[in-house]
Amino acid sequence: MARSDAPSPPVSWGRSRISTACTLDCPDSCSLQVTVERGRIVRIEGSHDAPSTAGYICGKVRRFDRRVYSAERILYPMRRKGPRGHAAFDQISWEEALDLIVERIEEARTRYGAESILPYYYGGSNGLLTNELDDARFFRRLGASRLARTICAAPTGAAAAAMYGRMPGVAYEDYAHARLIVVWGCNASASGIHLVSHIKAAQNAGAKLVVVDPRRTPLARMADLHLPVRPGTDLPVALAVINDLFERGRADLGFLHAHADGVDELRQAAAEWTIERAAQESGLDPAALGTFAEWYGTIAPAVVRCGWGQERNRNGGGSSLAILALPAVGGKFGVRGGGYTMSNSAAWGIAQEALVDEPSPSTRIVNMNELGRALTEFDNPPVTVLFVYNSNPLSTAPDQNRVREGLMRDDLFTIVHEQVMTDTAVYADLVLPATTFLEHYDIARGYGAYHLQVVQPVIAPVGEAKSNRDLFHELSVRFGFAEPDDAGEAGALIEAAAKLPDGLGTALLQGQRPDPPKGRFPVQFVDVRPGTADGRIKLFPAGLTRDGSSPYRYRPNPGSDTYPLSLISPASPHTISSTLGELRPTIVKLKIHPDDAAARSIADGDPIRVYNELGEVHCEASVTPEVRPGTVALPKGLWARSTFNGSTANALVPQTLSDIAGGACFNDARVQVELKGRH
Ligand SMILES: Nc1nc2c(c(=O)[nH]1)N[C@H]1C(S)=C(S)[C@@H](COP(=O)(O)OP(=O)(O)OC[C@H]3O[C@@H](n4cnc5c(=O)[nH]c(N)nc54)[C@H](O)[C@@H]3O)O[C@H]1N2
Ligand SMILES: Nc1nc2c(c(=O)[nH]1)N[C@H]1C(S)=C(S)[C@@H](COP(=O)(O)OP(=O)(O)OC[C@H]3O[C@@H](n4cnc5c(=O)[nH]c(N)nc54)[C@H](O)[C@@H]3O)O[C@H]1N2
Ligand code: SF4
Ligand SMILES: [Mo]
Repeated sequence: MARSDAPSPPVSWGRSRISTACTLDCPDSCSLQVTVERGRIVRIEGSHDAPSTAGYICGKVRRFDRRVYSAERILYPMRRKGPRGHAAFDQISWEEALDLIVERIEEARTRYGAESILPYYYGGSNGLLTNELDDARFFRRLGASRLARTICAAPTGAAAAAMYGRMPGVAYEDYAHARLIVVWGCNASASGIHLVSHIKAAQNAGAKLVVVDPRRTPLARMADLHLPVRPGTDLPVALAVINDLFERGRADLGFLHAHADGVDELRQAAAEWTIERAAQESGLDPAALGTFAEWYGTIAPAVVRCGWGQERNRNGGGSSLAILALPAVGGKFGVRGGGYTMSNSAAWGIAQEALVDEPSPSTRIVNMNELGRALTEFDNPPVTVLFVYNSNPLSTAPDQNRVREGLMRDDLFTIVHEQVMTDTAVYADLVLPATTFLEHYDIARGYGAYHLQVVQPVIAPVGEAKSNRDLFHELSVRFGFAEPDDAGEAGALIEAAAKLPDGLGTALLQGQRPDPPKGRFPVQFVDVRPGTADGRIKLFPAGLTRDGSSPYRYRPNPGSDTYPLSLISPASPHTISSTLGELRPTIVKLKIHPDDAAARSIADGDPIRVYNELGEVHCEASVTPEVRPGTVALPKGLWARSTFNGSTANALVPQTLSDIAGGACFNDARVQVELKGRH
């Protein structure tokens, strides 16, 4: 269906203020007020529609118009001319583009079978309608290879599902009731700003704050206790606290008996980690770790905000399990402000699978963290058509040089559906223009804040941009998988809403912002209970590790003399993953501790080379005690333009997988750093 047949978005030629919601990959899921003048966005503000937004939003989305109207915006379909990666393209029509896709997919199917087609996508800035819906139906009908969506939240998700059956967590607002707040592997000041004011308010009311993070984050600076762990050593640290709780008789044995299985196995696994041994392994002061155990054993209500920093590691699954086990062992559930917060996306009881309504074929599964390997090594069949959308893998996947090598293959046909000319799009054979969340319909489901909201276009699509829904629907029609329809995106919204459980869809379509079935402020073990098969906590879940070993087995990273420094690359306040990275043209600075810098004669601002056996990044040094000695940090989501040599942190990240769920090991790289001559 041509875009012009779609129901027209609420575009007014005067000045209007339109309510919508942010779908960027951020836990806060803010409600927005967008001011549009003559069909152009002039202001984006937070509203009070979703109470947790409280009328303010981050700087990234306040200025999202810079992406919408960017000079780098992809305005029409384009076909590569000249060599790959040279960013030279010819404009073509949508008809020609769709014909070309059909031709290349049919060719791949005939020659190698449909498994040679690989869709590559993640959360982009997508809600329920623009991710794993029409796209999923299309690739399933095609019989394409399936993508294991593991680049984020796979270990934490698997851990939370196995232990608590994805029980919804403590609401940000309820942090006010906590007397002890533990922020573990989470830099909320960048990655979900609305939590911060609740933490500050609780502190002002006398709550203690503990932050476990290799970096002195803004929250760590405010904390009563900062535990600057070595990356990847959270498992011993959490187990030592658990061991201490048992040893000092502070474990809530009554609660454990009533609600948990695997208590003895967990206790045994923890027994080897005394405070001293764990402190030694994690590079902490034993007294500080002892204080943490003491506070956690004696203060209530206590809440743990478990983030994602610790999961991006070979020990990511075990660490997350051990952190999540703390409130059970400590008996912290059952009171407002006690328990844990992880992802809250399951609170709605919405199964995306039920929306897709198309059986999944049992085709090859490709772990997205091994894209480099898939593109360069797989031969049965090889990947010959790569269809990228909602993702920018050259910037965000591990082992950047291997991914680039794959994208350079002569026999690979790469399609990229994108908003702006990303580093990945530059390597495409066919580039297709995509709408932003301000130009299409969607349903935003928060994974931190408890909000489900309708997203509506505030302006018409820029240029010839199409939404994911329209693109995959039109392709489905061409392949005979779907009937043409007139309902367009708005029709798809209504259709999906009708499939939502508990009357959520009706409420949404009536313009309401419904609460999740168990309310917006659930108290764990009062309002919500474990979603495991028998409703009990599984403290020692079986079958999680690939090699069948204990879920709490610790795997030290042996490191090496050649590459002695740990590299982490967490979220930056300027981008969401790589989204908006185009607006960061300045050369990035590697954060390095003064001791590590002095040992290498590196001064603040010096040009440096960060390298290992996989690649090298040429940038500048920021010498700062913000990172612990032995650890260096680059932001995630950088584009090639942010370094001197076009490589970013991901060029140094191996394709190794975490202990459970095949997660990425972004914070498990080892590197060396040296001074470089001036450029
Ligand atoms: N501004 C902004 N917001 C974002 C994003 C973004 O890119 N930018 N990304 C969004 C997405 S996709 C996600 S998944 C979330 C992630 O949000 P967060 O949970 O905050 O995750 P990260 O920023 O990856 O890492 C959090 C912290 O973990 C620390 N860390 C690194 N390694 C370790 C370790 O081994 N142990 C411990 N204890 N800490 C460690 C880092 O120093 C960092 O401060 O944020 C979302 N929000
Ligand atoms: N070094 C390092 N790398 C990391 C991480 C890390 O901690 N360190 N974190 C990882 C994490 S947590 C995540 S979640 C991943 C995210 O990695 P990606 O999935 O690559 O996410 P983004 O970088 O945000 O890229 C999303 C792209 O989708 C596009 N997009 C948005 N909406 C739409 C749409 O409706 N249609 C289409 N076709 N395109 C759209 C955007 O323009 C953007 O370019 O990155 C991972 N990469
Ligand atoms: S990115 Fe996060 S903080 Fe910023 S507007 Fe979106 S939901 Fe809110
Ligand atoms: Mo993520």
